[in-house]
Amino acid sequence: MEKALLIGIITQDQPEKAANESIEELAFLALTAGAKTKKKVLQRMLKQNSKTFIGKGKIIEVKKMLQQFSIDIVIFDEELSPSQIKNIERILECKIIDRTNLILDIFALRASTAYSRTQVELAQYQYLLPRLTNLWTHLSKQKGGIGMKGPGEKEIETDRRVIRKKISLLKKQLKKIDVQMETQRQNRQTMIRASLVGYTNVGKSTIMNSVSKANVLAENKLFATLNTTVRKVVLNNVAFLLSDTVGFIRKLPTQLIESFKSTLDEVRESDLLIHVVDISNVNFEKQIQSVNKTLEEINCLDKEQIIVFNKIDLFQHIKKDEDDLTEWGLENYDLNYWKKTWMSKTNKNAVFISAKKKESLSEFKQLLSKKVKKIQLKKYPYISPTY
Ligand SMILES: Nc1nc2c(ncn2[C@@H]2O[C@H](COP(=O)(O)OP(=O)(O)OP(=O)(O)O)[C@@H](O)[C@H]2O)c(=O)[nH]1
Ligand SMILES: [Mg+2]
Repeated sequence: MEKALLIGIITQDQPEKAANESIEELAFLALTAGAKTKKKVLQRMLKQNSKTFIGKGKIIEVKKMLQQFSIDIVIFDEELSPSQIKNIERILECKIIDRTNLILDIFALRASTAYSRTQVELAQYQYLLPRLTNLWTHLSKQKGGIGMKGPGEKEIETDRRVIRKKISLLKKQLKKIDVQMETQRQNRQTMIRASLVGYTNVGKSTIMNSVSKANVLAENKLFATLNTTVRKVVLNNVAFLLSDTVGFIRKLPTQLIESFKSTLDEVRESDLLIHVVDISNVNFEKQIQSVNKTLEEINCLDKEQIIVFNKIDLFQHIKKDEDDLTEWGLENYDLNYWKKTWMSKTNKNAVFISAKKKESLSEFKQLLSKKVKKIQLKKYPYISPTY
């Protein structure tokens, strides 16, 4: 395993707590890609330094840590500009990558079908092209390791001309597949379509498996699902199509959103979104926000939504007396509080379940089928929604 040093910043847009959470998540991402975090560095700044991301003095400090902790790779918690990468590499003389690069790497690792490989490869080359500097070419000679792997363990190409050709070839391939997928989707016609959406690792695939006959891989890993699975489901005599798709993450690279266009079209063309949330994660409200932000980017925020709070079996609540006036954290509220809050926030379109322990699954199925039936009656008043 490569040894990593992580760098993040605390700013007005990202206060200390958020910065800490984000860098913790970066450590999990790094681990998923095969790097162990040895050291984390957070700097408080007004805004990021346009030349070196953190302050120049801090970078010099980091340089001293590289030897001390025998660091192989430095990972930045934001996407760096091509010139930032160049400047920082010149000072640190060590492999550096950013959050985008790391997420792309994990997608490359996970891509198992020709289709998802094409999507990821395109996103990787689009990210890489403006960032090819002399140093990059030098570093790429080191071969392998995080940040240099294409889908299917292929080494990443570093020749500018070859990359340009590859990008146009990949785009052509994707276009062809996109057309095929679109025809497939059109064949489904009058069935109401529901999509499971949510942050990565919240339990979307587990829910898919529990309400359909699909046998989707569900794992305690980030981005276990990259391909979309669609199944016909019949619940309480109501038939509809249910799809399970790629999860979201905060600061999701735009290159990925673009090349996963067709995968996300499934969401875009849905009548109903089932927004799955891991309520055992103390950052669940932040995760809801970043999922909604991505949904907004793909113009899906105005769709009908039900919200499923999953993993209630893992939910932990640290009790506090009512008269304890020190600051309450999210962890101090109990499940009832969250139920009341979200039931009213979503006009009762919320359920609290454990997909793994099969708790309250029937309530979820009830809500889902009721919702689908309502949409069906509105959309196709002359077709019976019953199976
Ligand atoms: N304790 C508990 N674990 C759960 C529950 N639901 C899912 N999990 C676990 O959470 C992990 C992630 O589940 P997935 O279904 O793969 O999550 P996902 O949202 O599809 O994740 P990606 O495809 O990676 O975005 C797996 O290890 C599941 O077994 C639950 O209700 N309780
Ligand atoms: Mg999944």
